Amino acid sequence: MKRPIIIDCDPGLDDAVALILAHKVEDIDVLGLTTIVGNASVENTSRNALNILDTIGWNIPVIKGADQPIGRERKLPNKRKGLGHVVLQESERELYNINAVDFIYNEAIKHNGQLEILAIGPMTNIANTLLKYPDIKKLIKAITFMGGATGTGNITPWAEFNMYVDPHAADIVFKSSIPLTMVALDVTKRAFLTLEDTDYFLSCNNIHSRLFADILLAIHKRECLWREDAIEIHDAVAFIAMILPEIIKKKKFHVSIETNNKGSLGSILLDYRNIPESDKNMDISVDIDVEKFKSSLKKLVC
Ligand SMILES: [Ca+2]
Repeated sequence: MKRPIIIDCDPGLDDAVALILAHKVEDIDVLGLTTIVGNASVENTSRNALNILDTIGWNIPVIKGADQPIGRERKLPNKRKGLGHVVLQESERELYNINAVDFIYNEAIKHNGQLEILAIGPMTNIANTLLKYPDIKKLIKAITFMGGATGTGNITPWAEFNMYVDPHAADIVFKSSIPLTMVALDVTKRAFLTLEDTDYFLSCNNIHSRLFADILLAIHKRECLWREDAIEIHDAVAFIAMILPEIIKKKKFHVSIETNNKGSLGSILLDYRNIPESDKNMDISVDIDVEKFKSSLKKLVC
């Protein structure tokens, strides 16, 4: 049986990279994309999701999720589309006529404990599902999420973007007892691509590789903060960590998140004490085999 997966996302350039990869993996069954406010408004991330799927010819449902985080406000101008200069096919498809919370719950019931979630945006939809349907905890096999920083943040000195946008949602998910894997910024920043890699994808010249290269160029244009030629694709690292767990080194910790202090909102708090294994609530990525990561992308897309 193929692994049933829901991708909860806020496309987003690096979300788009993860989606292109997901379409090329044969042993997973992506049941649908649930969208969330994050990189842009939920209207725009939903539209982006449909356009990305249509551009690569992937007909799976897109389900609109929450338009605001839990417990705080995120106002974004409509003109912020979140995909840089990337040109996509304008989809004529409609959004799936159900809300994200009910979709996630229904699929969890249907798949009877086998459903996995890849969360590559703020975790609002998952937290809202846990609030409405507390019994879903036992029905989700695992959640792999891109988020958090154990070192330096990327939106504040301490916090990573997804955790900062909705720390209250992350808090609910962290306390859910669902098996969790955090693919944190510290590791995703190490697995960057370069313009040389972009040329490789361009040279493959298929629908997926051309869009892949376009997105890499748009990321390159937007931010080359860490290294001059670094093209960071955080969400794609989380996806690969989910399907090729052997390339990621993980360590179990008890993790909580700051939800009160304004200055350090969304920062990750690790318990380094020698506590019982049963008190540790998630695996955290601590290292990645960058060469294997890059070759897995090339093998999938080219
Ligand atoms: Ca994202």
